[in-house]
Amino acid sequence: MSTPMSNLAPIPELYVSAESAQKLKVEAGELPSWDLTPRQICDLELLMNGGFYPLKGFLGQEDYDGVVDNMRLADGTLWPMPITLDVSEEFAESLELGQDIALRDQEGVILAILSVTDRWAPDKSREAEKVFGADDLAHPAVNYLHHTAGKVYLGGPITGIQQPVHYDFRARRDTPNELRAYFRKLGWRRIVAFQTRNPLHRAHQELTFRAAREAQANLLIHPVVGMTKPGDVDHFTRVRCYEAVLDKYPQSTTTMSLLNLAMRMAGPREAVWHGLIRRNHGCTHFIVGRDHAGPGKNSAGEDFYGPYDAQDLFRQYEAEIGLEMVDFKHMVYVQERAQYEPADEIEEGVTVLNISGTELRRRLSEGLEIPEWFSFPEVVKELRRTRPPRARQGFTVFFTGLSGSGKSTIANALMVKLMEMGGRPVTLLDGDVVRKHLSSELGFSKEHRDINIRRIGYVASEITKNGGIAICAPIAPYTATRRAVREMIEAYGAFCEVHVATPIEECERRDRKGLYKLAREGKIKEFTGISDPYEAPETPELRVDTTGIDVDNCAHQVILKLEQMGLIAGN
Ligand code: PPS
Repeated sequence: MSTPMSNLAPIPELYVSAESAQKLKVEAGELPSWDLTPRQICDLELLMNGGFYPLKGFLGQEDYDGVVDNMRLADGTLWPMPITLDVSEEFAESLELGQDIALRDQEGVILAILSVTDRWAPDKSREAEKVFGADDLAHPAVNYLHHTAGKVYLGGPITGIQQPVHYDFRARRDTPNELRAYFRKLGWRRIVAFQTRNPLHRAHQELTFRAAREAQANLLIHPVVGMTKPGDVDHFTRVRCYEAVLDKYPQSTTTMSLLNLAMRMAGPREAVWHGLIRRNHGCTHFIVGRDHAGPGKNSAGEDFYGPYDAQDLFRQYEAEIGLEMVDFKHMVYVQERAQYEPADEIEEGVTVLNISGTELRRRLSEGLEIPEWFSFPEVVKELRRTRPPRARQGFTVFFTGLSGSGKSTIANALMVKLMEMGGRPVTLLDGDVVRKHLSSELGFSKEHRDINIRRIGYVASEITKNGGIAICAPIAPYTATRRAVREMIEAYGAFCEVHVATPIEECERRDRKGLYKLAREGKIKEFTGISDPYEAPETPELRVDTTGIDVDNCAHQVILKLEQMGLIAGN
């Protein structure tokens, strides 16, 4: 069983010397190689630099079973989170046990060698139940487990060759040994770590001040910049916010370092894991607040974990983790006293103010006031830069309908009206035009139509991400593909689906391109509405029928819808 290290002595790393690394890198070029996923790169970095001490590599099957069942490695050491290398079945089958494989980053750089000792197909539902508390896809890590992770796990020791490369905030990233050395140099003996994946507002600052005071310790703000909960504020914005808040702390007592951890949002187990990681980084105390690393609601609309489950589990294992917990209740603002206080210490009758995460997002998206008692003006400014109000964000209008239904004509009219308003660049991705420039090799099979629509979705999502307006006008006959496009775009901005519901009889009567006639004669195969399906959207944002209504009126209906969605400012 491994014992916790003294908090400032160097911690074992898995790297070989620079000289050996050079040699190994050349030899590893010949080995079978695995291109690591973003999450695996985060895990590997912390394995190699001692952040996951005492792990020596990706878990083998016996360790994995112990960790899943009772949070212990096979030798009894406390470890709550399975750190596994998931791969595809084909790759796993191509290997022999005992073989070395090269682990590469996404550019193909070799970061480490894994000596494969174990290979097995895990029972993912069991892992979900035991580690995350429920086999429920509403949990981001369970969703990842079932939908992103490969079917087979490989385990074995790691030989570290080089650290993953980071181009951003390099001066703010520290290995456990770099932090330990820093604390040694400054003579810091007691260090309380604050884990966060959110921008820091005044409540957080108050909480960290109090924690440092209570523990009589220096403060390490230790935000996660690897992977956090889907939908979180991106780490670039957050780090700019942290840097702004750092100025509010006394420099001699507080420091900040970025942690390239891939969170799992596993609540109580995650808190224990976070504690071990901070112990490895030389800290002596760790703040666990309300709903630590909470994943949000389950598919029945209830919380996955109780608000203080993480504190309870941490307390149970505190001695083994080797770190003292500083537990905190929810902090709220008491108006009469103009200060933050723990929610459970407040007497009745005083005015308590609080702004939830959802309310904050609403205020940002509508450009509403965010009071100074809640956050710092510098933080709000950064958040507003990243999340301008809806009327200045990018969005996509996605027309779908039969050939000849009027999609392109309305889309063109809409484009002109939006350009007349100005403010954001407008791009029209019309079905015919896309097929000429982006999808010229594709036909009209289901497979090809899906590729075509996904390409349109990708381009539209990039336009949306960069603050422009994308107008798409393909037939897009399949519901599932349209849903996939919606998801791609909604990650960056609003999606407005417009069903141009002109009946087929009217489209065929118009037959502007003469295609219906050819389709009826069997000269064009797989023609939508004649010899190929069209699945009408059930709940589009808007439905228009061009029979007997002029184009201008249809385009105006779209404009009204966009106004109603807050995407363009009304007159
Ligand atoms: S899809 O299903 O969304 O990929 O189709 P899309 O790219 O929008 O189709 C663009 C135009 O292709 C012409 N065309 C056909 N449409 C449907 N079925 C078949 N078999 C077919 N063959 C050619 C048709 O003119 C579509 O343009 P619109 O503007 O919709 O009339």
